[in-house]
Amino acid sequence: HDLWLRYHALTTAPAGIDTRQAVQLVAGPGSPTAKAASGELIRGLGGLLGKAPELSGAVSRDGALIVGTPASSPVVAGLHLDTRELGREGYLIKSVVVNGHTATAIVGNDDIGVLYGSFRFLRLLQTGHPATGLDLRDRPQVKLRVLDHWDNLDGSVERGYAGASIWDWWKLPDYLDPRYTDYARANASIGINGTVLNNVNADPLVLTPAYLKKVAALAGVFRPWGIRVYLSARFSAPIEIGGLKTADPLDPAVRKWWRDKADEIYRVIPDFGGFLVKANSEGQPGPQDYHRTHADGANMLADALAPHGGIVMWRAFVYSEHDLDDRTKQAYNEFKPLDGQFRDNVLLQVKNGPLDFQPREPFSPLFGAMPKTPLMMEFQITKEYLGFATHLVYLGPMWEEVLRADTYAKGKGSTVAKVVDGQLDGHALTGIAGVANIGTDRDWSGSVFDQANWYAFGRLAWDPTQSARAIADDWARMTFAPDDAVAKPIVGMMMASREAAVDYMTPLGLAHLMGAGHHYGPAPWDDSLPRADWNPVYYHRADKNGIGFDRTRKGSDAVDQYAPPVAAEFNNLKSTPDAYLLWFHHLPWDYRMRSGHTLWDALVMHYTHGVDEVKQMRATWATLDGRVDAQRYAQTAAFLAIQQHEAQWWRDASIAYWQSLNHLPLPAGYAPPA
Ligand code: GCW
Repeated sequence: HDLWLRYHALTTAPAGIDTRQAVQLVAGPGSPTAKAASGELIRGLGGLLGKAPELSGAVSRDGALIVGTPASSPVVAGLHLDTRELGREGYLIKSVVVNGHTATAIVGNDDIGVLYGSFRFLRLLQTGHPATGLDLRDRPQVKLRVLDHWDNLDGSVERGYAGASIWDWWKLPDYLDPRYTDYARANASIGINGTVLNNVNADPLVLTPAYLKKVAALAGVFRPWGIRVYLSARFSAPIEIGGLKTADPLDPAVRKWWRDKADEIYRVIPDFGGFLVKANSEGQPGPQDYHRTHADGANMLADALAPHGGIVMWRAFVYSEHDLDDRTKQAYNEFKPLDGQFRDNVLLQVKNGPLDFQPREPFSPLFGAMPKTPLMMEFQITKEYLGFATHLVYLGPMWEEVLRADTYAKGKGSTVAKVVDGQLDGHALTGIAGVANIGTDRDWSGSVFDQANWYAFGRLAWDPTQSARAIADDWARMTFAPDDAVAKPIVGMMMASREAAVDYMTPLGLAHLMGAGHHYGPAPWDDSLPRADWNPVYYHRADKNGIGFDRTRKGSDAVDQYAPPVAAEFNNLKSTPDAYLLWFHHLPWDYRMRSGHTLWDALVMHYTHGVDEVKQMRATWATLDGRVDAQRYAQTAAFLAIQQHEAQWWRDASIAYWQSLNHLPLPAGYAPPA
């Protein structure tokens, strides 16, 4: 239950630390954040070294730790370190010599930087690094690094697979579950600095005084850990809890209601972050109900929050059953024309792909297309379309793929990461959000390996250019053991897992073929939901002749929402990567792939490969029996067995369904569906 902050005793002492005596910790009493930093070092080093450090006013032994800001600690000031580039949240960790003794300095300009640096130092030891020769500096590349909880006030979690909501609204504000502090610690350890407490399908009650008190209590727990709270706001709240007749964003009474509401919130939560809004999307109310634009709606809320420094995260996830155009084009069609019309404190929050958190999608064409608007990335950590909690799917490679994708918005090298971190268009207000996979389960995330997705999200939000493999390696060492014999096979499993899931669920650019509604398991035949664009058959368009969604200029022309070089790449069958083939093209079953196989044979091979990869993951895990603790070994082994069974189910059901349309035999040597 300690997540990656296990701090189990190291078997070999890190170089530079003499474990025969307690490490000297030179840190002032300071703010609650400074106390959090020294508290974590005491806890972490106590676990890792078997002996808690001892607080000291000066360095008088080798291997000391000097922790603080130049402003608050004379010892730190005496080191004369250059902290100018660190900003508020950055830190440096440096091996120094003080009073003739070796020491490690963990320094920031602000206590929050010191806290992040302390976690980084602990991570170094947890992953087996020495405490000598250190000279590193780091600072976040993205300003708002936020978890979005889709938690309802009744304790349920939309698309949550890890138990109930961890917010105990009944007992708040008077009882503060210690779990809230552990939640804040875990998030601070990976640099997350914001949390939206409630579902984007929002209950307006959260904005009433009774709930705001509860929210304020949580904010108080999170504050020392550098985490601000945000709320999802229901656009029609002025009607539902304000007694107004309208929620029209241009109506003076409505505008006043929101201004008063913002003032009220900031009276109880002075550092409140702001609002997240899902408007005119999947039945939610919004400005279009009053024939106003998304910009009118977002700006009204932005104006209410601006005097207090709050921001609006306005979601771009919109599509309508009345719009007969390709669903993947609708967000761009809606928002692109509004570029330049949003207030400075509005971010547009865009899902990574143009559809909906599929195992694989090309990047959303909005990235790069709205240079005057800060675009906030929205990833989904909870695995709604990726096998919920039992399938082992490490999402790091998927997010890395999106962040490294080139939008060509300003020529080659205009990656999604550079759009999101503000470099490309010079935005200072930047953000990344992840839909949380956190619940009341004892392991927090529904499985041990799902903790890695929470972890990887935080690390990539801090620095979107990091490698998914390096992050997996850190996580595996922290979570299991800083030992190659354990970490290497685990990282190998993790790195192969996402492609395996793509292969056994939706290979070669297929998407949204999961059981309609719950999104678990194969249902490519499903046509049962009332909206065409919720049904799998809308997405694969298969019949006896072929399969795939034509989004080229001959089809829906979604390709032309991308910058010209990308549009050309995807419009042309020959240059479209196999991974996006059926996303952009409708092809005959006997289409010849680059590999020489027919499309049909290649599809069967991908499905089969997905299943084989899960078998391989299971075999790898079996070699770790006895090397990881029995409980986590057994849970993972059981879940991998479920995953293998269900990968087979996906393969067989999908192949059988396609065969019912195309009547083609399987390639030689491939088993027929069971
Ligand atoms: O992925 C879909 C989910 C909905 C979700 C919606 C959204 C919160 O199926 O459960 O609603 O996206 O992102 O708004």
